[in-house]
Amino acid sequence: MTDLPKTDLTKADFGENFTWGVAHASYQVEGSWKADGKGLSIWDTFTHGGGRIRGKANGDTACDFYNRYDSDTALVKEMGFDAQRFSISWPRVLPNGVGRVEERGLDFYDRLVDSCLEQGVEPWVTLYHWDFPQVLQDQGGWTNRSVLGWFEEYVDVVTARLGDRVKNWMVFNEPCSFVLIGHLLGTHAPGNRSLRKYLAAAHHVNLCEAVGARVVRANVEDANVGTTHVVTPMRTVGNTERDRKAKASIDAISNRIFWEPNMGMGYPVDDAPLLRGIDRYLKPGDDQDIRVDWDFVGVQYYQRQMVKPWPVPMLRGVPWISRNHREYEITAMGWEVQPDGLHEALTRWNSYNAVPKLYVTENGAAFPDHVVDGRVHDSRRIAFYEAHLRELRRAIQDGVPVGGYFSWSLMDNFEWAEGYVPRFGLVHVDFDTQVRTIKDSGYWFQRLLEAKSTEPA
Ligand code: GCO
Repeated sequence: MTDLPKTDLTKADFGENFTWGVAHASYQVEGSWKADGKGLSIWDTFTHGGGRIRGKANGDTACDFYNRYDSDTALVKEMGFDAQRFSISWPRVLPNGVGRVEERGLDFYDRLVDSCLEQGVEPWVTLYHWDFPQVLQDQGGWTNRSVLGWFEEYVDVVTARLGDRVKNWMVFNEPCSFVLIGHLLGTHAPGNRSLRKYLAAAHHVNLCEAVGARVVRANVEDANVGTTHVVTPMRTVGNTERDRKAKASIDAISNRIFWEPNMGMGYPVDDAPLLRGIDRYLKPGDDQDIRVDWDFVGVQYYQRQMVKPWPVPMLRGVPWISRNHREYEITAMGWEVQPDGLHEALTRWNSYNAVPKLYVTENGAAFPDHVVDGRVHDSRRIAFYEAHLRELRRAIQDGVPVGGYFSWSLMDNFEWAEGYVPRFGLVHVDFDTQVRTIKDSGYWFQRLLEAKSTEPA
């Protein structure tokens, strides 16, 4: 395709053993919400009642990936990627959350893994990307300490079955998002707005990071075990003491609370008075049990966050978007495009020293696509990837050990509370017909990754 923007980036810039992948998650693509004995997840119940979802959308059908995984994986390969990051739906495998295993659900992931391997695509599996079993939610979900045992059982079932072929495992996708947005802000499932629930869930999720990592290592030979975190660098307009405290507080509440306990650094309560109540959920020995020696951490970067001082002593600061300070391009999610934030995010994680390797496990953007004569033009997305890959290259040149990059996302999918409006895919999905069309950005990657071109003339 001769009209694609040129780039001087090359695959070789990122090193020989660099992993190039795409990412997606069970609830966002699979559909088949009641097929083959699957139990309900909190996203099924949230979208069918209670939750405010744009366009009253749900994931009942989504991208029908449950039936189309084989041809979708072929698209991954066609665009030149060699890895696919996907997640497992806990209630598909254990409809009651614990106990009876639904073999048909487990078989689906078995077939998906085999399909990846047969097509030369390395499977990277996330154990939990937000679709928690509703039956366990009815018993308190992540706020109930029994979740340590429930999660252990679930991880054991999945890794015992797939661990002979899957070597790369991520315990969680973005604890910040499902704990903070789901339990304190209430706009994601399970839709709670409770400080107590947020603190309890945060501590139990942090403990489950360690539980999950331990079970993966016990069941999988030569496992590469990590987890993923969204990294949102904070910034303020001013640089007063109040600004600094505001920034430190919001950073602690959304970032450090989920990163540092696993590295044995405890909770950042000094910087965030809001977190003081977390002590109530700590038990003797937790400070040891919570520790994890990660093989890698997956850094997920989308945007920076503007913070301003707020006269509530518990909070000190508040996330804030000021039109006056919007100096950057805005995506369809309302997020500012700030590529150097990726360099900042990677550099910050590298400074922890406790983690030997980083992967960018998500990065991407939603923009409106232009469909013309069977082609999908998305020049802004191409520019976004170009700029972010430059920052990634700069981080690698600076010595940050980054082993790979995963685009979010393989294809347009269910974007949580935003429904199907924002499109993040490298592949366009017509949700009426389920027809897939590789976008210009997908062909741009194909050229970068030097894949054999199958582009239309
Ligand atoms: C997240 C998730 C993805 C999102 C993506 C775009 O970060 O919220 O990992 O499920 O779809 O980030 O918002």
